Amino acid sequence: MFTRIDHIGIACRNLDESVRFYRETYGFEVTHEEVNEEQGVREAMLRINGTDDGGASYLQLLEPIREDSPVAKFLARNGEGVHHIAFGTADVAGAAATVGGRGVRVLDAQPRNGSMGSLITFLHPKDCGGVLTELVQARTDDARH
Ligand code: CMX
Ligand code: CO
Repeated sequence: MFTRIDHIGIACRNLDESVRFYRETYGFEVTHEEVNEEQGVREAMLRINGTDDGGASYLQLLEPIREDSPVAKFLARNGEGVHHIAFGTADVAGAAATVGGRGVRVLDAQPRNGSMGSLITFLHPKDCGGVLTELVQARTDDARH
């Protein structure tokens, strides 16, 4: 059902400073940047491994754009740090239904738009041992594309 760690989401206060840290410390480069209004973030994706076939793994650096957004609330409570993990799947709706059937709360009734044209849904951290968990169907996972 799941094929990879798609990304690890990291909450930061200043996206440009965070990008600079990952570039200067590890040599990771930004492969994509976007604002996701619905999620309330400005984000940068840094590809760690893989190719463009939907099998890659990323770091997702997240800066809030609104005080009432999940990442802003997280920063206020915890400060900067790991915010969520994301598993890749070829069928996010099917995977969410399967996991939901195992007693985990799925936070989105329908998958939403994520980075780089992906479809995403979140699982409640309180049902996942304290780990906010995202399921991702990369655009390139989808055979219709
Ligand atoms: N990881 C682990 N636990 C978390 C958490 C996180 N990222 N965010 C909140 N929690 C915990 C809190 O610590 C709190 O625990 P306690 O009750 O023990 O104190 C509990 O969840 C409720 O926290 P809250 O601050 O009141 O937060 P909300 O209930 O308002 O929201 C959540 C929590 C997970 C439902 C909300 O953050 C959410 O819907 N997240 C999904 C969307 C998202 O995170 N988008 C940003 C990323 C976008 C992307 O990846 O593309
Ligand atoms: Co994410």
